[in-house]
Amino acid sequence: MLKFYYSGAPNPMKVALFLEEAGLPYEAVPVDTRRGEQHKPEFLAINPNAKVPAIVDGDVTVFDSNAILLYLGEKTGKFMPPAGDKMRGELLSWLMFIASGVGPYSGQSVHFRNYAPEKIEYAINRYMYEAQRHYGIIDARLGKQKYMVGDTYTIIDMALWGWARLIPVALGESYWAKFPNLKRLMDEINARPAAARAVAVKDRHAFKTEFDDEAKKAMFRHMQEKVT
Ligand SMILES: N[C@@H](CCC(=O)N[C@@H](CS)C(=O)NCC(=O)O)C(=O)O
Repeated sequence: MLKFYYSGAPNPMKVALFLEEAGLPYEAVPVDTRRGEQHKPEFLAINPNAKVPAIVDGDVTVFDSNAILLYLGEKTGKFMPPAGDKMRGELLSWLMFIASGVGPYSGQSVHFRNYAPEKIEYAINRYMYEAQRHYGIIDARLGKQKYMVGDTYTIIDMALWGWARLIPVALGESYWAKFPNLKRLMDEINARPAAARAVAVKDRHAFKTEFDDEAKKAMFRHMQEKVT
């Protein structure tokens, strides 16, 4: 059975959503990143980048949330435009846009707003600005069409859901007002039974909730290792 290495964080949740939407049987394997399990040799053999999510599907190993969505979409033919469809270019473009823009800028925005030991105005402003700029591009697109690619729900909407549903955390409570079209899509996805099941997957395991020194050591290694 497909093994899904995960935590309840935004990137694994995209994959949980796909697995639940597609009805694929899977075994959820917890990787408690606050306890440092991402650095264990057995997990590094699956993802040398020491991050979740990753999957092992028979003899195929895939890490990085958006690569996994593409792999599963291609494998099942679900939530994907058909092979050779003209939407393919759009699909790839938006997938990379989310992978290289939405995810990293949202993540760094959360980091500098909530976790950095000093409040660095320049960094907060840069990441907030770029995260908002990316969401603004998406919001404009969703003002013209119901879903990100074509007129059906695809892996791109799932990739977007991972971070965009957390806009109040990434940017601040008031920010939904700036992105009404994106909010409309997130509300629609949140209301899907598969989304509720995806969010509930983490309740199967006792993940550590405290963000204490052990968690900081595991997740913010730059705090102990100075770059020279
Ligand atoms: N590009 C990767 C990023 C994965 C990532 O940053 N995962 C976070 C959870 S959302 C993680 O594993 N954090 C633990 C750590 O940084 O030590 C993806 O899209 O899967």
